[in-house]
Amino acid sequence: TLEPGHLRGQGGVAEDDVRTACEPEALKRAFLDHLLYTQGKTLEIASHNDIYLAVAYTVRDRLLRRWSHTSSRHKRHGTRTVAYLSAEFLIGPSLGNNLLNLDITDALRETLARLGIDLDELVRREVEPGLGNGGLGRLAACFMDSLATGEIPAIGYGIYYEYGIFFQTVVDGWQVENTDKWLRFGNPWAIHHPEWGVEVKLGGYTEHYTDDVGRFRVRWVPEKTVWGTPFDTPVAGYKVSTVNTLRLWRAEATEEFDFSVFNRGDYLGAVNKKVTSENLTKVLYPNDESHQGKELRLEQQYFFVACALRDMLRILEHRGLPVTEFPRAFAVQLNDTHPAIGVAELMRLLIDEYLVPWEQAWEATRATFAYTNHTLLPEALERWPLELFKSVLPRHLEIIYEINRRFLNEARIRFFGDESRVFRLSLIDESGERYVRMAHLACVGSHAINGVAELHSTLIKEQLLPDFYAMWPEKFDSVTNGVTPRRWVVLSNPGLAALATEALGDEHWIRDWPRIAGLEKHADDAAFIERWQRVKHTNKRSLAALIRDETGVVVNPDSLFDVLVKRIHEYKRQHLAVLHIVTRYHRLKTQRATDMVPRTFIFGGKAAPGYVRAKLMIKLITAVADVVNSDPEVRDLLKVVFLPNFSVSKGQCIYPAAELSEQISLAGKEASGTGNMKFAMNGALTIGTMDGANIEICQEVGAENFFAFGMSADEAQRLLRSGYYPRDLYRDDAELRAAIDLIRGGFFSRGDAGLFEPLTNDLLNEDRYMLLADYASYVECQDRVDAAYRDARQWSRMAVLNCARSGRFSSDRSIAEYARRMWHTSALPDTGHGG
Ligand code: AZC
Repeated sequence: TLEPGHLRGQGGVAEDDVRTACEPEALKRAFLDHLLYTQGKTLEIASHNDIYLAVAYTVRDRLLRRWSHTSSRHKRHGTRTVAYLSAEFLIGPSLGNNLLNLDITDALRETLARLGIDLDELVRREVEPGLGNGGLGRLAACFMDSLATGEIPAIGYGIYYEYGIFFQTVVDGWQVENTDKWLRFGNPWAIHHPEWGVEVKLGGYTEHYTDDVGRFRVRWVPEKTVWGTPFDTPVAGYKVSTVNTLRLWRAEATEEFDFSVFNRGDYLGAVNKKVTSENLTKVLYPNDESHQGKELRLEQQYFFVACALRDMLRILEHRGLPVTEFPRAFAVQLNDTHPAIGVAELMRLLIDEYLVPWEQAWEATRATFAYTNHTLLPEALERWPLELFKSVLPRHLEIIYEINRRFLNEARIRFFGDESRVFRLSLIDESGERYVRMAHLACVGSHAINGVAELHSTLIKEQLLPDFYAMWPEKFDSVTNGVTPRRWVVLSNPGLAALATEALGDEHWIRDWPRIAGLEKHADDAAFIERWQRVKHTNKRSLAALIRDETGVVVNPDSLFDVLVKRIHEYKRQHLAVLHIVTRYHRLKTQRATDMVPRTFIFGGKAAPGYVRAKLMIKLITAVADVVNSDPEVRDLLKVVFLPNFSVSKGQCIYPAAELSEQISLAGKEASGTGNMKFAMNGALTIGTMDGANIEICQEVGAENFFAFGMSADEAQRLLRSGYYPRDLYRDDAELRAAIDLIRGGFFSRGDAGLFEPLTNDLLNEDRYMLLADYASYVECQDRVDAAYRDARQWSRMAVLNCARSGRFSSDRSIAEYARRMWHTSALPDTGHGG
């Protein structure tokens, strides 16, 4: 492995070049030049946005110097490149991150300060691209950071949505969605490359024919074609010379006007066709873990995958390699099934366009792809109605049939006489209306299949894909998720970063996160603990200020900051947290519960616009907040806030200020979770179920430093099988009954007893996510949290241990595992020899 800071003294000409460009005078010159020549402004009349853009271009120039050296190095060495295919990349704001990775924050801050410009304000006010929903998209962004930092050649392929995830406001307690026009003021980080445009076919039919030399061929006659062009965003590694590429595709009309229509005099019709093509990449589907069988979504998926594979073929050709070298040149990772159509598309390209024989094409395809599953929820599993699929991708359906025919023959031999298993394995679901099963296509077409935490990977093998596991046990693997400590500690929590560097004696922990273990020996040092507490308190004060600005609620920075931020979903059980808050409130009103620890409950997260129940959960949180916060009897003991529009930027303010991390999904439902890792790294203690990566966090930090509650995945399933009667739990638990009755009696809805009925009735009658079964254990565990928090010194000690023992949860570790076990790639660092 590389020594941290290996750039110094090595790196050769390229690095000298970059370093000179990063000196204060050069930075100043570049900034003023961009202001004048790119923005057309002088400092006197420049707007905030002009200044931001000129700064961003100045930084991008420096990235591009390294980027050009990186790409020529990759070309020269011809090593295997990782192509990370993902419908979402939730990268967050770029400026601060790029400055950090280029190591020019201080130089630029000083340079700009002399011009009267506050760099930190530019960083704070930067708008972020919301090109993802939640965990899956953010994971892709953390992986891009770790790939670059690990100097692994990689390209992220995805979609350049014009509208990202909606902007959430809360009106009268309800979520309201607003469009996210993130490109309105320009995106300085990406470079458009129309010259690398790709034509993508859609719809139509196929023709089977014999060519002049007597070969059997298939021609796809599309109904329409769209033009895809890439926007490249440079992705710099932390203090290394590697700069990789995030390549996102935008759809355009193939021709400005359809002249045949135009000539008929239908001008508007011609323009309309252009608009329709451009609709393809207009908007990100705002569903997290629920599949919507919409034609446009299938087109989006195929569009970006087709562009990506074409682009890889272009690179291959540019490197002078034959198409059969594809798997040696690229390792393609499928981030869930959204890009799984890539399996059929690569087959189509190889057999139809390059005339590679089926067997050879299939071998190359399987060697190329690997598939990561991110969820066990049945409603998230993608399957496309056969007729819809056929109308969009007629040739791919034929190819899928052929893949399936060969695969099922193999299965029949392997599972002799077991036709029901063959039926279950099929790529086509024929149990009712017929569907194409994308997870099955991904499994058959990949050489590796992995889950994202140990429990999740086990459940994939035992419950989600047991027949595939029986067929190919060797394909199944597990890679626990991770998050990048650059963004989630260094950028978000500068106080903690400074403390860590001082305590550890150097900055090596930033690229080698397990070294954070060195903090452990300071856990009993009173002076260190005091400083740790000061950092946390400063972060809590900043968050309190943000909460006041955004919601008007004044919270006490000396109260326990108890945080639940993530997408709103029933399986994540935000309403369980509400039941606990209502229980506390009820105790306050009915007993003189004076020994209660003052707490601020902070919620954040978006609900899918069509997910009525999740939106009602937001209303429930805000309704409880309104009552509790305005009850004078409650005083400072209980505050509830819902911070609108949870995003990467918001997360950067929230995780560092949190003391208690709520990870309360029903065991067996959360594949991994990654927020849980961000909290632990920033020294929050977790209250959590034995679900996803919580289990591994608990193992690492030690059960004595973790508040575990609730049923295990096994216990939950057994209870469900033996008959689960939530109403009995309600009947037998007075506190639970009181909490539910307050809600359904209309106490939090000005007497409107009907408002929350969809939620409370469900809890009493079905309770799919078994809140009532875990309620008592959760509340009891929260009482233990209170007791622990009363000893501030001991609490901080546990917090330090959580951070110090989070070494496993860096995405650098995840990427190292993928690289070794799935991709068979290694780092290609700049040695400084040969430029
Ligand atoms: C999420 C999982 O819910 C979360 O547990 C995991 O940490 C994350 O992926 C990254 O692996 N899944 C999604 O966001 N969406 C889908 C479709 O699975």
